[in-house]
Amino acid sequence: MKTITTLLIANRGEIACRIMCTAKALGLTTVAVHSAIDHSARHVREADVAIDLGGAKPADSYLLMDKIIEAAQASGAEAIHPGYGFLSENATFARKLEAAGLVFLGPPASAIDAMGSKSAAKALMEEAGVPLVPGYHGAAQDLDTFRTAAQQIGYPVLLKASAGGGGKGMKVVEREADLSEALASAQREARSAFGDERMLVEKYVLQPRHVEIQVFADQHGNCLYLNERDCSIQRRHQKVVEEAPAPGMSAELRRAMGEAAVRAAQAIGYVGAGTVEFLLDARGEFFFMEMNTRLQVEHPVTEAITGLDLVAWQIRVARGEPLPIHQDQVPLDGHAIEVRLYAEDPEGGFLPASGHLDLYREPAGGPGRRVDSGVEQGDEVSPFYDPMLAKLIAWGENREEARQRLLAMLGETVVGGFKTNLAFLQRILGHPAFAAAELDTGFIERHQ
Ligand code: MV4
Repeated sequence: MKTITTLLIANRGEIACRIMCTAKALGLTTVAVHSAIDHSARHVREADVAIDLGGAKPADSYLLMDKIIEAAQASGAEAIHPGYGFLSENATFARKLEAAGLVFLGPPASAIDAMGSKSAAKALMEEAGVPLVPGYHGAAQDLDTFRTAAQQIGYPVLLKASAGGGGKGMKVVEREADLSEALASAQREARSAFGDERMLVEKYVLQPRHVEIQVFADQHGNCLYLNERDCSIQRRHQKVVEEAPAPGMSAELRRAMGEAAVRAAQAIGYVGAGTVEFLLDARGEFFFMEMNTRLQVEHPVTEAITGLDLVAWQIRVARGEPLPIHQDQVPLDGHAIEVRLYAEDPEGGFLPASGHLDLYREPAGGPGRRVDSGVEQGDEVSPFYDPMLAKLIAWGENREEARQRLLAMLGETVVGGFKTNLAFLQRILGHPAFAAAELDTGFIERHQ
């Protein structure tokens, strides 16, 4: 058993506050790190100890690996939680922590590396029996290879950068006549964006849903799936609404997808919280997309339907404890929906907004309601960071009750001083197609 009494949180905003909330409840001492502009940010105010990283930009603060390690050593922290973004999926950081004798509250560095290249990850998943979209992810990168592969797959096909992720470096090709030009252009883009022009090609799945499985593994070889989340409502690969369970998901499909996700995690020696993303097509077939080797923004909907505290589980697992339940004991109770409240201007191309939070009222608390936020009235919203202000999460006995509760919460939310996506969220939640759970990744474009 590893002793963890002091936890450093290498992050800011709502996720830093979320992690500290559990850490405190478990009796741990919390250490915040912060940038020059965050010296009085909410995560700093709520921490037991705060350490200044110096600079303003992420590169000069939350991304400074050695400085963060020094901060942990100076404060007596035995473990570091990276949150999401920043250093959360950085294998070099995970290795540096191990070398420094610190615990990384994330997976082994080798598991992060295994999912770093899409082509290599697909080869591993194929080996592990995880369903893949029909495609080619081999080493040869010439036009003839791609032409032959695309012919076999059948058009339309999708070119993806091997080094890409989250939708960057993708190109749909409708017919063979367009392949040569599309490949050259995709390779150019991949080279400039990732310094790596390698591509793969897949069958282009029409109007898919994004359904992801939360997995959790301990250090003793146990791995569970904690049900799924539907994150189909996205805008430019940015999730806007997430819910659990996925509407229409049968128990059989949940089990098949969950078992595939566990095979994926076990194939790469996973430990801790992870998410395996799948595309779900209209016929109910699912295909591996990618694995996120971190705790995700949308983890609260899983917590709402399972009653589990995923951050508490991360700490237990890091201490070397076994997972406390078996697969057949994983609860699935009711329905939960989360929306992300952003400081951005939907009328102005969703440009991020920043400034002083003159007026900020969160919805009242109560049963089935949860607000995870990183700001309070009077705070500064900086243009340096992600403009997410808060996550509003509603739980109900069923989807409609959760939807109504979330609409009520949105109605009680007040943000003055700058633009937010509040009205945009209300339109989505109130839309008849959302109420009818007609979800796919084209929802926002189709209904805007
Ligand atoms: C796809 C696809 C259709 N067919 N792959 C987007 C992000 C990246 N993780 C993979 N993505 C997609 N891959 C095949 N073979 C459609 C998408 C996609 C998407 C996926 C999930 C959520 C939103 C999306 C929006 C546009 C495209």
